[in-house]
Amino acid sequence: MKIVRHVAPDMRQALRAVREQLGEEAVILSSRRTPQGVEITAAVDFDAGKLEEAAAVPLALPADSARSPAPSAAAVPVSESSPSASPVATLAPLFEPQAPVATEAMGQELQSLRRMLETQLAQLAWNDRTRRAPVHTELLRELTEIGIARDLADHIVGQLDERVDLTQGRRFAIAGLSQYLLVTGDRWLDTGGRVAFVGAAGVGKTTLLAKLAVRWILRHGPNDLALVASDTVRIGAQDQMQALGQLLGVPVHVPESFEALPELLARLERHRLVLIDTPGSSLRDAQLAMRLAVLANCGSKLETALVLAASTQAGALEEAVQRFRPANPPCCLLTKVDEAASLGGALSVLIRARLPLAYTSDGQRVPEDLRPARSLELVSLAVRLARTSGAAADEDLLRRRFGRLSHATT
Ligand SMILES: Nc1nc2c(ncn2[C@@H]2O[C@H](COP(=O)(O)OP(=O)(O)O)[C@@H](O)[C@H]2O)c(=O)[nH]1
Ligand SMILES: [Mg+2]
Repeated sequence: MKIVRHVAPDMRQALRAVREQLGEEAVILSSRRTPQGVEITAAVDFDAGKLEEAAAVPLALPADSARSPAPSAAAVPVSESSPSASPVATLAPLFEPQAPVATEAMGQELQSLRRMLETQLAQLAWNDRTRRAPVHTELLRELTEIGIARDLADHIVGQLDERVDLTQGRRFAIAGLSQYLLVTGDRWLDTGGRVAFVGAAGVGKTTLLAKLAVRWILRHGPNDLALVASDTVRIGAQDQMQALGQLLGVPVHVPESFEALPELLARLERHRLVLIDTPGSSLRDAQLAMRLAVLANCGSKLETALVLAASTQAGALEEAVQRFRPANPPCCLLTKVDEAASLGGALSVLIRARLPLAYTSDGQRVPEDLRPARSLELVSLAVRLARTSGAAADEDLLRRRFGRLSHATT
């Protein structure tokens, strides 16, 4: 562990000096005001490994072996069958098992000490940042309240000029988010296509398919439309599709197995719009990889559309995006927007994955509750939701997220 002390006219300069000397990993051990300004004591390199090495050396050594550079096992004979009169032989087994436990406890203590110091450091840095750039930190707070991910919020606010006021900053942040959120606009309903809806069970795949089918028929009539029911997993999924087909007067095709889907699609060439319902997959779905491979190998004519529910937590959405990536979905659809308490997390996931959004669904009504995605509209909705829910970013969270030494000194 390396410890240094710095005296500087103010905290900012002191922090910068610490960072320059010890790097980003430095932690502040103490700070106090002095006649010259601020004095900071900081340290780097808490090395629990070193402690363990030290503890591995036997605590009790024979007097004459204390000078030998490397204690060897032979120097401390311990044998149950031949108890020795030497106190070392009897003490050694007692100390040996205890040493790692003690080291572990010390390591944990150091860890918690480090965390505590880091929290203090983050607090100092965040306070410093708030003082120097109040508009920027206020925007970070507001973006956090909307649910925008840390890196994205940082990225957007980081581009702001130092002299902007809060209104300009807000406008810039909303415009930035809208620009980063990719949308495809109205899709399939004008020109047709072949679309397989994939996603977790219950996110609203079949409902979306029904909404698109009804809208297509309202525009073009039923002749060019085909429905494919490849969900043979869930009980009732086939019935649901057959009922929809009957209602709309459109044939419903069922492949013999999921692997037979490409063959079936080849037979449906003449249809301008083919909508394919697929089984919802759970986390441990052993068949999912096979199904995604079948979809990915269907050729460029087939689009896989990932269906995500806005009411799902951002972490689970991120996981779903990763899980369905093997099918190369060129776009996604966001359902249950009406049920979402916050929208920033979902939008952050889409922005980070650079996954364009085609439609959003905000209710169960077929076909009314479906809209072509518009980015500014969605970002504005995210802001409204945060306002109406009275979301308030916890001060502690803000410090942990954005209070880093690098910001305090740049
Ligand atoms: N509130 C709300 N419910 C929806 C929405 N989309 C679908 N649902 C409901 O979610 C449930 C599951 O939908 P379903 O289409 O069967 O999901 P699937 O398992 O992915 O095919 C049904 O009760 C739907 O009515 C939506 O946008 N908002
Ligand atoms: Mg379904």
